[in-house]
Amino acid sequence: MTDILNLIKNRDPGEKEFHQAVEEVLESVQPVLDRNPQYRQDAVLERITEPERVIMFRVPWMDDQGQVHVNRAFRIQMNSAIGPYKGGLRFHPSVNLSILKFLAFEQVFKNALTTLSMGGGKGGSDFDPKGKSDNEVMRFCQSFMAELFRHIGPDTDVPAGDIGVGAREIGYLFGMYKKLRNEFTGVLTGKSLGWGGSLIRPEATGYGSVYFAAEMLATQNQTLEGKTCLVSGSGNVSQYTVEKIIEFGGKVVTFSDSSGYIYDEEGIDTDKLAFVKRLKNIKRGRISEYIDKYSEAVYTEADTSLDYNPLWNHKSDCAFPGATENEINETDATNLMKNGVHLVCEGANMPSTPEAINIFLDKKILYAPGKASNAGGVAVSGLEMAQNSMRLNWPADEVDRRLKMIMKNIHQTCLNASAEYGVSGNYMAGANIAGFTKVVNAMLDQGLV
Ligand code: NDP
Ligand code: 2IT
Repeated sequence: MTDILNLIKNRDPGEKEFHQAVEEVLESVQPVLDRNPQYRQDAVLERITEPERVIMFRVPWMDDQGQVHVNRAFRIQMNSAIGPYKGGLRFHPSVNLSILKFLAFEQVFKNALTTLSMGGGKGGSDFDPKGKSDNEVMRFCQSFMAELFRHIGPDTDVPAGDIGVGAREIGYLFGMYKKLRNEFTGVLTGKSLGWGGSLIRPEATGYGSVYFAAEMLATQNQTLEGKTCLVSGSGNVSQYTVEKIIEFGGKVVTFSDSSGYIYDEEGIDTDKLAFVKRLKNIKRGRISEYIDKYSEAVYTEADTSLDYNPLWNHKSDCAFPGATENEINETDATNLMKNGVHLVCEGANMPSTPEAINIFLDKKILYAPGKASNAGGVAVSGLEMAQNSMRLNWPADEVDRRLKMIMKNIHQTCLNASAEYGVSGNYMAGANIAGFTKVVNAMLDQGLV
């Protein structure tokens, strides 16, 4: 295992996020490798850590003043052993090959856990949609799709949203794909409801993660009722995480964005949540504006000189990181433990650093890794693909019922795999082992391709 990790690090020395994601999975699956010595001869680790294909392209676009800009874009087609490549597109200035490879790698195992037929992929660009007009975003999306369309398709690769890519962007991307191909197909998920989208897809990641948290609590005869919860982010995942926590009787006291966070000791109720949805999804404003309306809350500006995030330093029972990778470091994890948190359920991808995860595992709290707990989003994307293929739409309660069933099933799969390998209750090891085993077996069945 150290050999393969060194090989990867030497080959691409700058890709620290990718190395982090690979290292976590390789550590977890060591007992699987020990039980299956033939995996070494089949070089499964070398194969599973190398993308099947990486597409990198330039995206030229014109702003409203007539100035031309050039962004860099990628699509990582990581693994297609169990279905067409599937995974989101991220538009954020931090996007680079390392971040997209880590996300694509995680996606492979996450998608396997859903039990639906989806391989793993991820893509995006270092384009920053913040502060851009709708027309600028449209022109960027059209230029992006003018290259991407030749690499994707409903049976090849089906992108969706992620940070900076929501219903607006999916609409512009779909329009250009349809024009270029002259085909109306389910090539993207997260579409709007009137033209092929699935009910519950916008809600799915947030709802799914709370369903997963409820399953974890049920193993200890607990519920979310009366629990105080910290939520980071205020985008798609966080909004619907908060909605479901409120429905389950919990109290959420925080929301954040990259500029800072609000702490509302009285709790964020449905009216306050509706305000945040309008603020973020329609006005595209900053979370600091929350205190203009609700003066009982406190706003704290993000301070990069601190080595911790004060959001994670409040008395609470549960934490739902929903913003971005590595947003909980060792100090944050220590603060969470000190403040009484006994459940961390990841809505974001890889929000906890390896040091933070070690603290959660040492303390034996209920810790759900993103690839298990945030799989509801891609699971309902899979259901959107199924509905598109049938040219039928299921009602909301049908999709929600299936989402609940899938999250319950992933929870059980993680527990079973962790028990089988002697690490009972370690959801991270369970998720990695179960996802890895499914994908590797499919790869071996299909020969050396
Ligand atoms: P959105 O773009 O809707 O929201 C992202 C939120 O996180 C915003 O509040 C944003 O603040 C904040 N954020 C983003 N980057 C940073 C950063 N570098 N530092 C601090 N805050 C940041 O994205 P989503 O809600 O869709 O995604 C959130 C997370 O969930 C990501 O990790 C994503 O990969 C993961 N995820 C998403 C799924 C989905 O279906 N959408 C499915 C599974 C996982 P600001 O507005 O200031 O940028
Ligand atoms: O990280 C993720 O799982 C997503 N951004 C959703 C991917 C999808 O294809 O719905």
